[in-house]
Amino acid sequence: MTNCSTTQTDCTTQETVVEAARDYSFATRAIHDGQEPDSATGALVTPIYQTSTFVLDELGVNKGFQYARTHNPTRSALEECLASLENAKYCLASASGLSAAATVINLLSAGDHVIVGEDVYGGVYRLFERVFTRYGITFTYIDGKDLDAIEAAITPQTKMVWLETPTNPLLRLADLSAVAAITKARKLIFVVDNTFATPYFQRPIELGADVVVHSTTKYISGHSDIIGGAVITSNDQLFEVLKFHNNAVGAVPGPFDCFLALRGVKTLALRMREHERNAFAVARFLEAHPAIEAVHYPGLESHPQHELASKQMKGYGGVVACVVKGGLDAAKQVVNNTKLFQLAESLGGVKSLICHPATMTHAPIPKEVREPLGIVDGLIRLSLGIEDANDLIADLERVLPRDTSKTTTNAPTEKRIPVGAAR
Ligand code: P1T
Repeated sequence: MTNCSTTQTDCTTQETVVEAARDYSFATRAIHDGQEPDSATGALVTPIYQTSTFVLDELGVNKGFQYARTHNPTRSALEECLASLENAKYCLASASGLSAAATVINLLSAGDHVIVGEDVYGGVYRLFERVFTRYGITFTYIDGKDLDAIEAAITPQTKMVWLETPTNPLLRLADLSAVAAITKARKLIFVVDNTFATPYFQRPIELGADVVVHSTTKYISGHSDIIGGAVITSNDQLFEVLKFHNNAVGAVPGPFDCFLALRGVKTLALRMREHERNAFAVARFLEAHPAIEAVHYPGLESHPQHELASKQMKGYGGVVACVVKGGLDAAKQVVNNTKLFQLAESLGGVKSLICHPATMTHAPIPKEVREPLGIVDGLIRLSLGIEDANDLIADLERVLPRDTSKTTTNAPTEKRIPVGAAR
């Protein structure tokens, strides 16, 4: 655990700087980094420090912690572990994935412009369009795999490029090294939402990103029992501003949620391997099924960016999206009737989930915007848990019709929103 014990200044200037031995492998660091036995009691597992404040020894002298919005030992342990897993210097835990996103946008000022990958999570789109545009920040949405589109969208006001890769829900990729070359040349802040891949499969900072954000609600915690987020960087200047906003705005997670995230992250490596194994099995099953019009999974050779995925990721993740023939009615029939796949928003937990992005996670995106992107009414997103793959496939086999002679196809998805179009 990072200690900011001081006799001179208060603890508000403490930084969660990772000094852990980086010689260990990912799986070992997930269990050990930030998690040495508790210095006060020897407790093996980092305790839940359920306190709002910390008593000073005397004026100006504390034991490393002063007020729990600024720092809490359970939170610091989580931050140290997550920074280590992304191979970065700093991490700030946040109350949710969206508050982590807001912390990052707080780096900007009125008049600044952000280039955003077009199929970001609906809540991120809503945060940008309905909250931050009101403060004079503007956003242009582009196809993240189109480097020319990114270059073309840059204006003198552009300060940041924000991408998800793989994207939610269509599992499209952006070439992180190539985008980083652009952002470095143009002095833009490059932010990557790494929620879907997790640091086990992809480490954007190693590929040139400046900031990584996570919804730790998902794979990091892994058991669908908390809401949380994280902002990670190795950039000293950016970290100072991010840290200031994290404390000034105060959207921090409580110690119990940090404890659960830290418990979950210990098994991240194990879980991601199983999530991926199930995703492969289900993606291949869906690809061969007559009721399915299209399957989106970067691990499949049919995925248009399979080669890029193999180059920049160490695995392909645990989310598969597919389009069922017959549009909304057919999609409803599937999502309403699976037994193991629970119909719910979110992803990344041990229990498999099924979701209808057009009416659930991506409902904040207007139909005329989402449909041309490929978020059509027949699209279903599956978050593969770690149940037995045969049971999951049997669940889908039961609800997908084999005779599709009477079903219609979904709307074509080729049309794209032009760069700079009002959204
Ligand atoms: O829900 P929250 O912890 O605030 O995280 C927001 C968020 C940010 N980034 C990505 C890529 C996400 O997928 C999310 C949340 N997504 C869902 C709830 C979902 O079902 O897709």
